[in-house]
Amino acid sequence: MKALLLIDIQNDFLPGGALAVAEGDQIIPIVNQLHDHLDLVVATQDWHPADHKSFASNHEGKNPFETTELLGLPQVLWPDHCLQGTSGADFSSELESRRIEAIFRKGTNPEIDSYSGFYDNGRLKSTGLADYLRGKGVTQIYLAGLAADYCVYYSAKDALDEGFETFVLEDAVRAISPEGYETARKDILERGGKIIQSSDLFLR
Ligand code: VGL
Ligand code: ZN
Repeated sequence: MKALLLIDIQNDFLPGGALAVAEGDQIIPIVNQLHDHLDLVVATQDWHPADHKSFASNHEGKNPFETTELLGLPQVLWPDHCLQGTSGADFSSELESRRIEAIFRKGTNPEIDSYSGFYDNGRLKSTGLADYLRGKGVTQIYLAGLAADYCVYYSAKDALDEGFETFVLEDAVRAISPEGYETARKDILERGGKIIQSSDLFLR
């Protein structure tokens, strides 16, 4: 079984949003065409409380995109984004949502960030996504969404660690930084993941 995993296609990561990813909106028409080519569609949603420690605003004297440590892990400090219950945390209204069977929220623990859809960055807690997918008989995961160098990347690494055959749909992701994406891309390939185009999926 093949699952499409849609990562954080939320207003705050789209142009005009609090942590906008350049061209993030361009993936949406592509993503919307993918649903019928896979057996199962699942989405993740970044979902932070206001006191989340990944927000620069919760660290005195710190600005967005500076770094610090959280629970001993390096942490980029972000602008406030994807606040629980706000329109910035909503999925884009352009996103086809009818086939999304489950939504996994992450980033709810204020003490630690959570890029992957599977675990927080310190692996303190699982979201249950891996067991959910295994329970559905999924063996292959196709990733699309935002941002390619953070949440897509971390989700791809965990998908590989969890033993799924893992494909990143390169034309259906966009990154915060081009250099970050280059590093992520190489690492995913080294770990045995595959980088493909969505058109490759239409031919399968
Ligand atoms: C993300 C930074 C902070 C992402 C989420 O979805 O890639 N990036 N929170
Ligand atoms: Zn976040």
